[in-house]
Amino acid sequence: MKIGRDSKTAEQNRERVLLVAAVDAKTRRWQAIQSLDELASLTSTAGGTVVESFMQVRRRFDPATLLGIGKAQELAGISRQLDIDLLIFDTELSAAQIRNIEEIVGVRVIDRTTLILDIFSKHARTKEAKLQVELAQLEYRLPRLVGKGLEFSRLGGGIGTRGPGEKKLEVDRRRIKERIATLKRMSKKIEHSKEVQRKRRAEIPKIAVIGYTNAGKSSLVNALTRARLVTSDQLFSTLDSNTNVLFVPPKYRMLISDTVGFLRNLPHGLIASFHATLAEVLEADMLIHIVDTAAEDMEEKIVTVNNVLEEIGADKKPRMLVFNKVDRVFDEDKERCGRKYPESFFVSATKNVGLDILKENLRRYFYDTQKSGTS
Ligand SMILES: Nc1nc2c(ncn2[C@@H]2O[C@H](COP(=O)(O)OP(=O)(O)OP(=O)(O)O)[C@@H](O)[C@H]2O)c(=O)[nH]1
Ligand SMILES: [Mg+2]
Repeated sequence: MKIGRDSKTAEQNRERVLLVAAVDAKTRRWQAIQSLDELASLTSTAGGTVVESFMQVRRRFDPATLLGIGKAQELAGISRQLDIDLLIFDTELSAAQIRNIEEIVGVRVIDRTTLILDIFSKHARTKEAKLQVELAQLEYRLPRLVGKGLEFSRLGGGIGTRGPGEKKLEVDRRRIKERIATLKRMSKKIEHSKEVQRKRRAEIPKIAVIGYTNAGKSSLVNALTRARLVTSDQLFSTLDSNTNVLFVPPKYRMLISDTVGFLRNLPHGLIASFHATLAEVLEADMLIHIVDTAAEDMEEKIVTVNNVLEEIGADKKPRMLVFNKVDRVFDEDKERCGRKYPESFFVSATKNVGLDILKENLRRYFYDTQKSGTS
C-alpha cells in the first residue's frame, strides 16, 4: 500500500527520502500512520524531503530483508522512478538487513534510530550534549559497522552520517571501543562537576519540566524565567538540560530545568545516555509534565511520557500536569481535559495564559507546606 505523494517543491540539495513502515498485524492502522507521520517530521527536521511513504502489513517478517525480496524489489523500482536518495525504515534494522536491502534497492538505508541520533547530533550544542550523542551513536553503530551506506550516498554524507563522521566510522572496531571508553570517562568527569553544582544548590526547590518533544518545555521555562532558550517547531530542539531561577515575588525562589523531550519508540537507552537530563529529573522535587493540548494524539503522548518516566524510575515523583498551547484549542477540548484530569493546569507559554496560577501553585506547594524546609 502506498500513501503520501510526490513533492515537487524539493530543493535540489535536500535528500529525497522514501519512508518505509513494516507493520505487524497486531498494530492498529492509526498507530502505524501516526508513527509514520512522526517519522516524516523527524525526516524534515533532519533536513530531508519526504517524497513518498510505503507501508506494508505483514504477519511475519523476513529476517534477511524484513519485507521479503519481492517487496524490496518493488522498493527498488519506486526508488528509481522517484529518484530517491535514502530509505528510512520506521523500525530498527539489523546490520545484515541494512546490507541486504541496500544491495537490492541500490540506495542508502537507515532506520528510525539512526535518524533520531542524526537529529540529536545536529542539535547538540554544549560539549556535554555532543559527547553524549557521539557516545550513543557509536554504541548504536558498533554492531552495525558493516553497512555499505556511504558508497550509495550521492551527496556524500547526508542524513544518518552526521556526528562521528565518515573517517571515524572507517576505523576498526577496536578504536571505536577505545573512543567509547574515553567518552565515558569524559562524561563521568562532567557529571561529577554537575553533581558538585547540584549539591551546592541543594536547599532550593527544584522543578524539572518534562514532556513529549515539541510540547513547549523550553517556551514554558522562558515564560516563567528570564531564560532565552531556543524554541522551534522542530523536534528535539533541546538536547541540553538547562537550569534557571524561577522567582515569585516577594522572596520565593525555585530552580526550573528544561530537559530533552521524549518520543514514542525512543531508542532504548537513549534517554539513559543523557545523564544530565536524567539527573535533573531524578533529583527534582517536582516534575512539570507539559502537554501539547493541540496535538491530535495528545493522549498517546501522555502515555508515552508516563512510560518513559516509569522506565527511568521517576514515576513516583510529585507531578503537575500542565496543558500548554490552550490558545490553539476550543473551550470544549479544554473542558474535556479538565474533566479527565481534574488536577491539571491550562496555560499558553507563548501567549502568557495561566502562568500566574501555575507559579502561585508552585509557590504554595514548596513554601506553604514547608516541604522543602526553606522559606
Ligand atoms: N500557539 C502556541 N505555540 C506554542 C506554545 N508554546 C510553545 N509553542 C510553540 O511550540 C513549538 C515548540 O516549542 P518548544 O518550547 O521549542 O518545545 P519543546 O518542548 O522545548 O521542544 P523540544 O525541545 O524540541 O523537545 C514552538 O514553535 C513554540 O513557539 C503556546 O502556548 N501556544
Ligand atoms: Mg526545547
